[in-house]
Order: sequence, then structure tokens, then C-alpha cells
Amino acid sequence: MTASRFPTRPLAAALLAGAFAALAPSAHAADLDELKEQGFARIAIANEPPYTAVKPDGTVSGAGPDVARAVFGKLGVGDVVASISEYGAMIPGLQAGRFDAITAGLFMRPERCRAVAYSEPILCDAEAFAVKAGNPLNLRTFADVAGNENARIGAPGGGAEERLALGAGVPRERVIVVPDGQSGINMLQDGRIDAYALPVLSIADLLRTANDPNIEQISPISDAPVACDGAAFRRQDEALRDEFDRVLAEMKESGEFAQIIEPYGFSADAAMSTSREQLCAASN
Ligand code: 6CS
Repeated sequence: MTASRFPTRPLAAALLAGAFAALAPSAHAADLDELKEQGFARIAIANEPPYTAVKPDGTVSGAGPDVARAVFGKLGVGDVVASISEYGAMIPGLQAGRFDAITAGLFMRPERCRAVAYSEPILCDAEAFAVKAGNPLNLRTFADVAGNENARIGAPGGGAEERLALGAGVPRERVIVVPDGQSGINMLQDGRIDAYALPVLSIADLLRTANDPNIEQISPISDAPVACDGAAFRRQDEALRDEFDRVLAEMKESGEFAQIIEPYGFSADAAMSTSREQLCAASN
């Protein structure tokens, strides 16, 4: 698995900043020839393994960037350069021209489908809670959280889980915005939240890393649908999205798609058994 470098050395970072400054954010369409000329595609990620990950040495990996790197490579775009962003800031950043695509596990939801041009499905997952061992408040659904006036749930700002909690009737003041996975685990361990909501594979990765017998995973969350992401492009970049989709379909057909995502725990069949049309039409 080749990986892009996420420049950590000052000179490299400065050079990249200069390159970005030269590619000043603009709302104009990013077409394939421009990306080939640029030599890389600028992708938004969240650093939430196994969807996206930035190692201490700056290497970018995770299922989303690895699929994107493979597809863009086959389109003649040499590499991907990643920027870490909160989920809620990804679409505004894309629309402002700071990224060429979002490849971060940004699940298809109707409001997002209206704002961006999604590729066909890539990474699918159910939702999970991390809770204190023994699940003392018996929180198994977002409705359970809504129904317990003492229950506080942590979720990414602008993320799917925040919307699911609010949609289930959890009052705003009991939905705590969590900036990243480690913070969420720390807040659970400190008793500042009673459940931390993320997709199943993300919670599983965090609990493996925490290795703390005092917290446990509850999944799947039965009142949350299985969701899938796609690579997200600006609406005016549908031609680029279509080229991405063409190569993605070839990789699904050849088995290369499964070879990339299944070692991370994702199911190729899950992504291949649904479609952007179905997912964008579903009411969450
Ligand atoms: O689509 C989202 O908003 C959610 N997707 C992932 C992979 N993690 C959390 C986030 O809220």
C-alpha cells in the first residue's frame, strides 16, 4: 500500500502551503486535466481509522484515501494530498475550493446528496456506541438516549451521529460535540459523556487502542441505518465524478476494490449491493 506523505517537515509544509496558496480556493470546476497537471488531488479526511488515518510520520492511509489514491492513479493523477477537517466543515471546504474531493467516510444523507456530487458507494457501516462497562444507563439506541434525561451523547460536529441523536429527540444540550476519536474516549472515561457515537469500525478501532476494560462497545445501534459514503465532489465537477465512478466500477468488477477495503474491515459486497440513488433517496 503506497501512501502519500502529509508533510510534517517545516520546509515541505511551507512548500505545500505555497502550492495551495498558488491554487487559491476557487469555486471553478476542477477538471481531470487540471488535476493531472497539478500532480495530485487535494482530499479532505478526518483521521478516524480505519476510514482515514494520518500516521505520526505524516503518511496518509485508511480505506478512503487508499481507494481515492488508486482511482486517481488510474486516471493519471499521481497522488493525493490530505487535509484534516471536521466532518461538519468538509462540504463547505469542498465548495470553497479548498479540496478537490472528500474521501473520508462522509456518509450519504439526503441533505448532503443535495450539496455535493457523490460517487457510487465505497465504505458502508452501521453505528455503535462506546459506553461504560456494563452499560449502566442501558443505552442501546438513539431513542434510549433521548428517553433518559441524564444521558449525554458525544458525536462529531456536523456528523451523521449528531444528526441521528437530534433527530431521535435528544435535546441539543445533551448532544456533546466531540472533535476527534481520542477526545471522545477520554470524555467517556472521565464521565463527561455517557455514550460516544461513531460507526462500528471506528469505535472498534478506538476501543482496541484504548484497551480499557472499563469501557465497551454497543452495536449495531438499531435505530440508525447502515450508511455508506462515496467520494464527494463539487456539484459543478460532475464530469470528474463520472470519471471517478467509471474507474471505481472497473475496480469493483476486477476485485481490486475489495482487496483495498476488506483488510480494513469493510465489506465490498455491502457497497456493491446498493447505489448512490438508493442511499440519497433513503430518509434517515
Ligand atoms: O458521515 C459522517 O458524518 C460520519 N462518518 C464517519 C466515517 N465517522 C463519523 C461521522 O460523523
